[in-house]
Amino acid sequence: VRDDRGVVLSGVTARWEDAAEPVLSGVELTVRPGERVAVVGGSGAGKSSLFGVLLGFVDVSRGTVEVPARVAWCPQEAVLVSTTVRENLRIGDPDASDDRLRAALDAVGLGLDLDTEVGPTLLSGGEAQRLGLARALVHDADLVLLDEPTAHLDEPSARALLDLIDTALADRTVLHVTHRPEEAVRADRVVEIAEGRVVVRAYR
Ligand code: DGT
Repeated sequence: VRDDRGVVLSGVTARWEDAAEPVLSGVELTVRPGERVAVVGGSGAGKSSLFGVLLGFVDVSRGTVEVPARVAWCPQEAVLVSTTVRENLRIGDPDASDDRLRAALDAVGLGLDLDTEVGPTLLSGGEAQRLGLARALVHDADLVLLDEPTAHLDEPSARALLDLIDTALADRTVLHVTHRPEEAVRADRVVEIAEGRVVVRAYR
């Protein structure tokens, strides 16, 4: 196991560029390589902002942020472009061979042909999420950020996606924002963000 795949936030204070007040203050959070952490907290608590810090689009005014080299972000609605499955996956790595792309599709249980045209409306919500996960695998992301991946899925699709996250992302470091307790308990650890701070480091 490489030891540079985890996340370490030390005393992080961060602010959106156009905001007067910090959105996160003095955040301490260490996520071990390969660990899966659920991030919970009320609306507006700063969960998405935490991802913004890890992705580098929220300014850090204090403290230090260590993230792995390759990070993938999977939002509530997967970002798909209206072209082929191949080109959607190659956003993860423009040089990936068709064999690697097919392996990623296999890993997420998607039986799509690489030449199939997709787009925001041509796949179900669950398929779109799977394609997003496959793209993260093509990117060979060390850290995968899942922001309420099941928010727009029905119950069976949500359960299927969670099972996939268990298997396909087993060896990745994963932060999973969710407001559903039944999802949070599937993680190795749960952290809660309230008023811009990690208030509970672990409660299981
Ligand atoms: P959610 O998605 O409703 O469950 O809430 P969280 O916990 O993800 O909260 P978050 O991080 O979206 O919002 C925390 C604060 O950050 C809130 O006052 C709004 C602000 N904020 C969020 N996104 C942006 C953004 O894109 N630009 C600016 N300027 N502020 C943002």
